[in-house]
Parts: sequence; structure tokens; C-alpha cells
Amino acid sequence: MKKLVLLVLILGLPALVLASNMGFKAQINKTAGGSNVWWVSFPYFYDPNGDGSVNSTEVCTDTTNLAGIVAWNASTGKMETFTCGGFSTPFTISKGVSYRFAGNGTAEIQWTAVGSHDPSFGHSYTAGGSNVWWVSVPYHWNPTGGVKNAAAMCSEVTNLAGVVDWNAATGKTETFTCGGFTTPFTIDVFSGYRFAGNGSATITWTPSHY
Ligand SMILES: [Ca+2]
Repeated sequence: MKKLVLLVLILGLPALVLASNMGFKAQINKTAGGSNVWWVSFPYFYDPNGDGSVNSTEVCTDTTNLAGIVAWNASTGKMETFTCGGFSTPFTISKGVSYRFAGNGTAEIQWTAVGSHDPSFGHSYTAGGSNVWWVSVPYHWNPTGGVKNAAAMCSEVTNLAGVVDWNAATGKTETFTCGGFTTPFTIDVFSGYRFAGNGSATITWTPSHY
């Protein structure tokens, strides 16, 4: 079972009426099983040790039972793995990007994600390379109509061809084609999603939020 709790730290008001610069404390746990990997959403402002930058080592320290963290390189279309406790050079955690968590055997991954949103941040992905990007969704995303699903994502993101969901249980992806006729899947704001570009156009997105 996923245990997802969104608590409001800074303003102390109900989440639905908060201003855009609120802080978050989200308990994101992942029960071992299936593919044992998950794409997760990060707070746009996230720096647990407060030193002004964040890298994959800091994520390992900030989590329990994380075996490794994976970054997607959109240019090459390859993944880069950082093993927690290993000796490879850590990679930088970038704002708005989703990273993949890898579990440690049968242990549940536990992450108390503390951070805040950056309402002025605009995603921008220039066409090229693999032409797909893994992105983080704001925890207080609020699309027009209030239904958080793939169709709403298509409506809000400029030049998006499709959005892809990761099914951790099966280890397979599910694609929703923007403008298509398949049933849109639900967007879980604590999970990362993959954007597919529309030809040579730049994808842009400034997320709506409460
Ligand atoms: Ca830091």
C-alpha cells in the first residue's frame, strides 16, 4: 500500500486554499514488489540539508531503504544510475525533473519529502535526442476542471504529444496520446510522468496549482 500524506507546514491552512509558495511535507513510501522501481515527483524547491544544491547522494541520505536513484538523460535516451553508498560521482537533482527510485530488496522505501513549490518555474523541453522527458508534478497541481488525469495534462502543457505512466507492479509503461480516444489514466501527483514531444516543437509548461 502506498501511504501518501500531504501536510501543510508553513501557512497552517487547509491545502485547498493555500497560496502558491506553501511548503510541503509528503510521506512517500514504496512497498517492495513488482519491478521494484518507481518514478517519483520531487518538490520543486528541495534541499534537505540546506546547502544550496542537491544531488543524488543527498537523496540517498534523505530516504530509508533506497538502493539507488536513476536519472533520465533525454539527449542520449539512456538512464544513469547512482547506487546509494557507492563511489560513483553523484548527479545533480534538477528542478521539475522526476527521478526513479530503486528498492533495496524487500524493504519498503520511505521518504519524507520536505520542500516547497516554485510557482514561477516553467518547464521547457527543446525537441531533440530521445524527445521524451521525465517530469515532476507539483503536489498541489490544479488543472482546469479539477480532474487530475492525462487528458488534463495534455490540455495544460503546450506541444505535448503524449504522456506516459509507469506501472511499477508490471514494470511497463502506459501511453496516453494527446487528442486520442483512449481513456486517460489518473495522474498521481507524487509520481513522475514522461512527456513525449510533438515533432520539433518545444514543450512548455507552467503548472497550475492551488
Ligand atoms: Ca543540499
